[in-house]
Amino acid sequence: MKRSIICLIFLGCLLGNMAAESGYELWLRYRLVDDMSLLDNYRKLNAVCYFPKTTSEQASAAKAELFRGMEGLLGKLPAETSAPDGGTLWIGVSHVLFPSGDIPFGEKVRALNEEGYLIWSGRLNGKQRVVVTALTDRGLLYGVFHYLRLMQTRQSLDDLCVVENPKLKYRMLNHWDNLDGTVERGYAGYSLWNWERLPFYKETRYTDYARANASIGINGIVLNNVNAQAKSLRRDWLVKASGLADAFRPYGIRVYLTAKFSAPKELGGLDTANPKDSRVRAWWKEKVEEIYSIIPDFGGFLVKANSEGQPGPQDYGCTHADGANMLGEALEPYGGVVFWRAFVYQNERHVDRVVTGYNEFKPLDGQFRKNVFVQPKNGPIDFQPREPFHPLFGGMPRTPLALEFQITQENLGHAGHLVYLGTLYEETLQSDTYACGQGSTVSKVLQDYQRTHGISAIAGVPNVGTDLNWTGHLFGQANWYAFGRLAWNPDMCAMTIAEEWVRMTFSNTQEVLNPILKLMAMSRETYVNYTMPLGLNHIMNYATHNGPEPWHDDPVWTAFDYHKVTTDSIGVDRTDGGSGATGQYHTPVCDRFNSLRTCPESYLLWFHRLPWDYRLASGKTLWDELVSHYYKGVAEVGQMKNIWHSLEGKIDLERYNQVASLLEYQEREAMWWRDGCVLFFQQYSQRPLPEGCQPPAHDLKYYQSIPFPYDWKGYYD
Ligand code: BDP
Repeated sequence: MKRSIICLIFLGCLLGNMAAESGYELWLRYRLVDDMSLLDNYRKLNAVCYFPKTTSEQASAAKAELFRGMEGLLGKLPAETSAPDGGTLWIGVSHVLFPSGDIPFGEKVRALNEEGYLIWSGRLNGKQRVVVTALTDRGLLYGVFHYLRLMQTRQSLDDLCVVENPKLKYRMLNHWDNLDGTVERGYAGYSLWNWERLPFYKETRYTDYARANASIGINGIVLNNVNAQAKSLRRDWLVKASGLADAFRPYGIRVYLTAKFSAPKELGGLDTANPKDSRVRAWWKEKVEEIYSIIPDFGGFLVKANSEGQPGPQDYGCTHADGANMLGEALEPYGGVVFWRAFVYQNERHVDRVVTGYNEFKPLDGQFRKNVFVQPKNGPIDFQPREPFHPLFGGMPRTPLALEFQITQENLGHAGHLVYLGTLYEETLQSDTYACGQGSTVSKVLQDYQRTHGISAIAGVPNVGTDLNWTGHLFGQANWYAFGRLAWNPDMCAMTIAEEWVRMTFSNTQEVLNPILKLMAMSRETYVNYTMPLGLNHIMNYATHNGPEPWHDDPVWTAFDYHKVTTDSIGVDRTDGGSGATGQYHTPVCDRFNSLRTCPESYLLWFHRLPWDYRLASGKTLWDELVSHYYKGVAEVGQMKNIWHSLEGKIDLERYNQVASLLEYQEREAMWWRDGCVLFFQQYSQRPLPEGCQPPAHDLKYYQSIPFPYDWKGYYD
């Protein structure tokens, strides 16, 4: 009888697990463990919790999260004890848990850094116990999230010995949020920061945002757009920012601001922002002092200078290093750092943008202060669906480099397309720069603390906004999650991360897990196929960066600089004989990209200009291969739809429908890309579509006239 009641309760909980969900809880859903024997085991080990009293905000946040997680996962709260011996689960910093200093797994604890943690289980003082410990409360917080993740992903808690230290020190999100509430290239609604009500009213969402970020180890948030407004450094705005700093502090997150280079003029009334002018230097020093008086743990500045019209030191004949060092000097007494972006180019026609960042920054190697990072994007152009790694990662051996990824899908279908970016991130991080011989991957370059005066960093431009599910597309959450996990450990495998995310977000059952993983694994290549295959890039809509516009050509900007299509050929010669971009890489990468024989097909038209009848490895001509990629991409979206449909009834209807409807939308957009691009390039190739390819339903003019946001009426009816 008792057993059947338990079973009924259990069944009820399981059905509860299928209840409609908006996605707001992200991967921190903490639903009841649906495996009876595991649940029993977890409950036993977590029956009595010994969590020594503390006054620290971070330890309190850790405890609150632990209890919240347990209540959900185990269906009940653990009992608490103040007597260590009674506890089955010990959680605390090591010197409190083991005041005598006699730590049973001492060498493991000594291996921890200030953010690291240890999760250990086994027999301790004669009893079976689990211990989560760290040197600091921040480490403890990360340890608690990991411990909960073990249960969320149904792992055994027996014989654990998890020793974790983050491999990068600054794990940043760079919000591109404007002070008027909009987000530059943000596709999930408006900014999360409610500046009107700050600093007084602290929305629950700020705490939930901080929780989610702490769960993946993010420890720094730049609050505002790189296209900065000086106003954000005004006292009243600093006070507002302090409200966010207060909300994030318990979760180990510091706030940073972008610094507009002309602020001494705009705010300080000076007639110059010249970094060599003593008044300008004094202004920044005073400003920094003021900031720290308002936000005592302020992190530092992110700067976009002399790029896309932003002011910068070059306006005064000075270098990027002069500008960055001035800010670094002002921040140094407080332990703050500068992230100085290497994304620099001036909107000029017929200049190869690919080589500009390297050319400007390489000569400055070794000239930056110790608290200054140079921050290149992952690739040398601008967050394209596929780019080779930025050559600066192999080119500045004496400078700390921070890598900037985009999480928001500016050029990857906005929040409408399912594209798992973990594989894109991994592709960059595992690229070998050969800077110090084989194995000098981008990831290793970032982690090279010795080279970088003990600091290291990575940044992501987030995809969050006011949408109920945070990211617009549910699978956008996976990209945020993957970025955080890779920031913690850039050598993790993208699909391992995807599996963690699916288990926590949807389900641990194989019938849900396998199809979703398949979908995620194929999604990025699919996107490349239907938009910019074979190394094509920057042919998207000029203004919105969504949809095809390889035909864009006006006095300011032309897509022709990027594809250089003619009746003979397509692609950009960036070899030794062309713009020389290949020469910015070390041997043998340089040779590999330079030679047609060894250049990966995925970068073919990035580095080479080739005739339409050039034969690829498949035996097909370049024209046929290009078109085949476009058609394959659309067919793959069809497969993704089918895979998703197989999940109907296996996950809650609300989230099922969200994704199903967006996949319909994605398929239409994929067809738009395919048909627009194929017809456009066909004007030049003057070749027929390969056999088996259905001709587009409309003529080129039709695709060229689709506005954005557009009306789909009548399109692909
Ligand atoms: C480009 C974006 C633009 C950003 C710029 C940047 O289109 O909105 O301001 O990058 O990173 O990708 O500064």
